[in-house]
Amino acid sequence: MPKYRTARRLWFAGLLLLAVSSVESITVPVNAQEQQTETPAARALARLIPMPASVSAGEGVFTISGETRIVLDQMEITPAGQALADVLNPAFGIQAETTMAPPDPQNMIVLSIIGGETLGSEGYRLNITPERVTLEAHTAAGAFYGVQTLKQLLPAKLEGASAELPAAEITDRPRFAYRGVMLDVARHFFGTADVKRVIDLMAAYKLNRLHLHLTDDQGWRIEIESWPALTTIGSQTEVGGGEGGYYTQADYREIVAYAAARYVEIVPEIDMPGHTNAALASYGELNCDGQARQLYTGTEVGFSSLCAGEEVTYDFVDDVVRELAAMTPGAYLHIGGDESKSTTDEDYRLFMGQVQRIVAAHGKQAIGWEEMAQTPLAAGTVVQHWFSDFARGAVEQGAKVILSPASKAYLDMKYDEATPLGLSWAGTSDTRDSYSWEPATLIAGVGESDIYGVEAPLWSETLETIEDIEYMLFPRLMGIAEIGWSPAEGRAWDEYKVRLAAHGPRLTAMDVNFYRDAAVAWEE
Ligand code: TNX
Repeated sequence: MPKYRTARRLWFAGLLLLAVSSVESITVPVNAQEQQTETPAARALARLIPMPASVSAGEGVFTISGETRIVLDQMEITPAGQALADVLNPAFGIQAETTMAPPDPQNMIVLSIIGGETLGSEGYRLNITPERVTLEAHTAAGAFYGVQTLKQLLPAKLEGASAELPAAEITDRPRFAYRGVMLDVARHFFGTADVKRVIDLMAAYKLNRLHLHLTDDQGWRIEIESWPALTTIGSQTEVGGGEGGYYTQADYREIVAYAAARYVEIVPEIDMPGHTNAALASYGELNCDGQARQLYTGTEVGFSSLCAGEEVTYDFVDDVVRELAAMTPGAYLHIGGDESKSTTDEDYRLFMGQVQRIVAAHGKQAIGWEEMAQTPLAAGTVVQHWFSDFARGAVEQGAKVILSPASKAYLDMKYDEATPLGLSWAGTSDTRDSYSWEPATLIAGVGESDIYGVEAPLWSETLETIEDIEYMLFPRLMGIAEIGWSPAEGRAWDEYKVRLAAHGPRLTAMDVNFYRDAAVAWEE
């Protein structure tokens, strides 16, 4: 496909740059035909993360100043326009206006929704010339992603009366539909402000799903009105014995709305039938012996199970799923299903079958951890790979797969032995490791068309603050974002690490507490 050709050239240009990067003041061959003296703007064009599907450099720059106008041709793209104005307004005092753009716009950034389907539901086309910037997409989401690209083309810090964007034509769309992050708010609880911060940071790299691991042995974190003790009792602690916490339904709806304005869909997880000690401590009747368990603050797994043979268990699941479905606009509810070591195989099978029926009855589709692929899957159920090759069984049943290989994509793994936070049961995983894998060849029998997307889970046994979260996510999450978004062709660590180095000042400007991996020559 010709549109990938320029992207391939850019990868190659990056390699060339690497080869000459020890020389001061270099010429960057941004385009194979046209050699261009490196300006900061041209340089930014060669440093985008995730790399767009197609980039070609033009001539000159577009200069943004206080006179530049941001014009939106429809109300619908307000979130994209707002995201751009949020960056440009503090420096230049300009706001987005919704109005018809003139036929020959000058000194304008024009965002518009166009008909057709060549760009897909999340793609965009960005044309930057010295006269104007036009950003076109078929959807508001596509326009939002185009704005994320535009932001990376600006200087990391806006200073002075103007800023330059490099002339360019970028046509872009994602490789995978599902590009996720998972935050475990059960082992340690994180409040709505922390969750919003994660949403802001992930959206900047075009990630579009936030999977919230809402329940586990150590805590139940979402208010369920029909079972109030889940939170009055079950939320009251966390790993290490801290005070825990939970989201009220209003909090959760606020998170969902905040995410939606950034084109992030919330995927809530109720982990079942194992990882349920907090529920089992809240209600005695959920235990096969009728006895409520003690709250748990350790980090063992596999000791708890809902009682698959009792009717009350399914009344409980039905209530939880009904309330959760009512406050979740997205299509998916995650039902867990991992490490149910205290559930018999027969009970596990029975339980996962029943829960999938309940999820369908409330109009949603289920996602389950890979162990679930050993049981019959309902039509539309998605399986999340993390450790074994069960995903192949899912594909044989016609299911799509989300890839979260623990040794690469589990961002709770330590970068190296010296990392103060994190675990290492799947090995250590530095920035290079987490970038260096290819979805379509990860699991034999699971090919490109079987893959719904990729997700980076962040388990929180050792994480207590937003600074801890940022340190484990960054910079590795950017590499996962690129794996999920960019064409596979030409992807290579030696080229990527040069682009990543240029993002040091951008991460600093966003006040991200990132790990300065020594394999990257971070720019200041
Ligand atoms: C495995 S991965 C788990 C979690 C732990 C994680 C720690 C998975 C589906 N289950 O319960 O938190 O390892 O890395």
